[in-house]
Amino acid sequence: MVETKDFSSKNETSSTIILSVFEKEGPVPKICVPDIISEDNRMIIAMKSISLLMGEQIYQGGNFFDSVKYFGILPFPDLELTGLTYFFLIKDESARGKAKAATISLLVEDKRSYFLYENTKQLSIMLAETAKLLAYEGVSHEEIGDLINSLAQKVENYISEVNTPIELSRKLKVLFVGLGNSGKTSYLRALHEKFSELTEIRPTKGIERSEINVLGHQIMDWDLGGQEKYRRSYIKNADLYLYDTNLLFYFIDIRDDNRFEESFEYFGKLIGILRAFNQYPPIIINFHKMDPDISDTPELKAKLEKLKKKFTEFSTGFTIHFFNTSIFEAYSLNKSFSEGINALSPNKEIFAAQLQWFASKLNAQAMLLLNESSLILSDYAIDKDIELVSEISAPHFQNLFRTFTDFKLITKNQALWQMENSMVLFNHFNLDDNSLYLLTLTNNEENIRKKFERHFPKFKERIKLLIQTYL
Ligand SMILES: Nc1nc2c(ncn2[C@@H]2O[C@H](COP(=O)(O)OP(=O)(O)OP(=O)(O)O)[C@@H](O)[C@H]2O)c(=O)[nH]1
Ligand SMILES: [Mg+2]
Repeated sequence: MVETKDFSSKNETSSTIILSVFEKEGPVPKICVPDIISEDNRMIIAMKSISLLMGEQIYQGGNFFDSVKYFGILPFPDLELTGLTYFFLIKDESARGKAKAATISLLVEDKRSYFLYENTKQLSIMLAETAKLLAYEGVSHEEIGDLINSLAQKVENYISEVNTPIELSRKLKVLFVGLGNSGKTSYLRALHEKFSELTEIRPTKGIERSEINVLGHQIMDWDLGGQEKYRRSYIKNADLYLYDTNLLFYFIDIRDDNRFEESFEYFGKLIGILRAFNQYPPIIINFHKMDPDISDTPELKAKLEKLKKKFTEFSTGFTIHFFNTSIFEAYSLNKSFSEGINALSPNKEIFAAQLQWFASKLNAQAMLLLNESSLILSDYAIDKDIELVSEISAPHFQNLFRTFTDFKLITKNQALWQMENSMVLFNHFNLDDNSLYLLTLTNNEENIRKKFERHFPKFKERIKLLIQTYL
């Protein structure tokens, strides 16, 4: 029987907290505050949340103790609940690996899940602080009860302080900003492969909005024309244009040294406004027009270092990433855009852990999960070089795969490329309505196909939940 809470008479978000621990007999829901979810449903939550951690590779052996701390937002559609879950380990000398896997889930009604996304950071801190106290060996049953009750109280207090509107789906606002002529519109057109529109680009008049879909989530791209008259208007009417930005791409034309100062000034103003709003979206800085034929001189390197330093100085409190991009290098566009989207995902780390687990089963050097438009949803690699090789080559393998599939030369959703000392196994699969691709790079691993078949169902099962709440 599925029992759900009745919130209809209330306007406010209500939350429930469940602590689950992996005991000898399996996942056990230890305590639920307030006590309003049925035993059966608690069990579902315990099983689903803990099973994501149960890749032996992820936590066995004790020495993983401090590295196992993941957050994720998980859907429980049958229960009409969504949970922010913290995965951690509780010390226990008698357990396998000297630790027991555990999760704390903060559950809200599905239609209130927006609250979790909007407040992930603050809520995560509360969960992590409680988990830290629970992680010691031999915490008594009473103490556990007190800790979870006090967490529930903290969360309720927080909820009453913040006002989060009900939104059925999270609408993400992504800004593309920079001086006029820095290449924002070209970047977007090239990224979305609108090549025919690349040659007729004019300066953007005001704002051009377009919508894209990533794994069923709507993302609104705001291309903010960068001529001076428009910039003034964005700053003046910041609450219209800059408020509630989820992600910001900032462009700087790397060849236009004369306008660096002007660009810093604009960037500084934008950052100042976001701070005043108390909003700290992730920022991706694209050093743009870094075309492949520009030689990688020491002068250029010095110039980039100087720019990075300057941008970093400006951005205290923000998470900021740098990329070199050019419309003539598809990989560079895809990489910076993917990192931006990844930065939005509450499930980024737990996703990477799943890929790492699968890679360990296949003895793989790298694994990449791509969507239909070559967006890198998650990746794992043993080192930086391998990461680069797999990321640069992935869209090419994807193209080859599609071409051969179109001509019916591939019929099994799988292709294997053999190179000198390495192999690439490429797989296509569907998960709900999403068409996904998995690239696996290995040394000449024997029976790679068999191994893949053996572990793939479990991998698929695990990411199925995570994908639904990817953004
Ligand atoms: N060499 C080179 N030129 C580029 C690149 N990206 C854009 N451009 C050129 O830069 C000029 C300006 O590009 P836009 O995309 O219009 O720049 P924008 O930032 O949208 O400009 P506004 O709309 O006025 O803010 C165009 O002539 C583009 O062809 C690039 O990666 N390399
Ligand atoms: Mg433009």
